Amino acid sequence: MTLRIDVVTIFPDYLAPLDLSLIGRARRDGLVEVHVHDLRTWTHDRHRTVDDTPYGGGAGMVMRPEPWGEALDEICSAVRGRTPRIVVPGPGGEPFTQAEARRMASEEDWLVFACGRYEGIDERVYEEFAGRYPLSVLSLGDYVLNGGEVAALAMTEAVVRLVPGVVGNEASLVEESHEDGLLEYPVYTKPPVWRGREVPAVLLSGHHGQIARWRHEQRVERTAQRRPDMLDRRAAGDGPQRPTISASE
Ligand code: 6GU
Repeated sequence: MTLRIDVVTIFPDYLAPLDLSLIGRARRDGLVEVHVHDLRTWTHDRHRTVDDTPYGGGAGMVMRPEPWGEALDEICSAVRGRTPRIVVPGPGGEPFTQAEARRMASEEDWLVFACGRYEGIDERVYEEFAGRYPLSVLSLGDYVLNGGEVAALAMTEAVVRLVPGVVGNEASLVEESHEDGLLEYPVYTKPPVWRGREVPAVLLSGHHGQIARWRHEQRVERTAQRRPDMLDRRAAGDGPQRPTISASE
């Protein structure tokens, strides 16, 4: 079944990149169906108000529940016999990982991204819809963006590129950082010498066994330098693991 993605936002223009490049082509090829909605469609006052001051005081504004309620009621019931997963991007969510992207690409057929702005969405919206649909609050990482739009774009790209047929070379997808708990090895192409910098000799040697060993060492070294947390998880037998340790590495 074609993956369907709906995005609800007060800034539909933010999602313009979904028309481009890999996702744009996947849409034209019918591999994914994307709908972007303006949350203000579901307001009824002349100023199309979506936010208000927080009860209890504090900084900033909170998104009012009514537009979200009407928007999600309508969008989530738009396809008879299908149930979406609602995804609310936010810095307070569970980490969005490559494993979750893989799970979504293989197990979900409909994602509805609810992009909040300001200090967030009234908590009752989460309660209401988590009681009716599968719902995930997901974060890209430990930093704060202005809203969920960029995160919805990032998550959409991470999932859609894993849908069969979207990326030409399927093998290139499994040999990537975060697929097996190690970062990727450094890559080189022509020319063999550039500004006096040589391509590592082993890569020009034609010794496939040695090349595989060298690449594996580079992956471990690079991961230790940049992401020691990944090696810790690997040692603990946690997180992504290589399916087998073959002779070629
Ligand atoms: Cl998913 N949303 C927002 N607003 N900020 C973030 C984030 C998401 N992930 C990291 N920072």
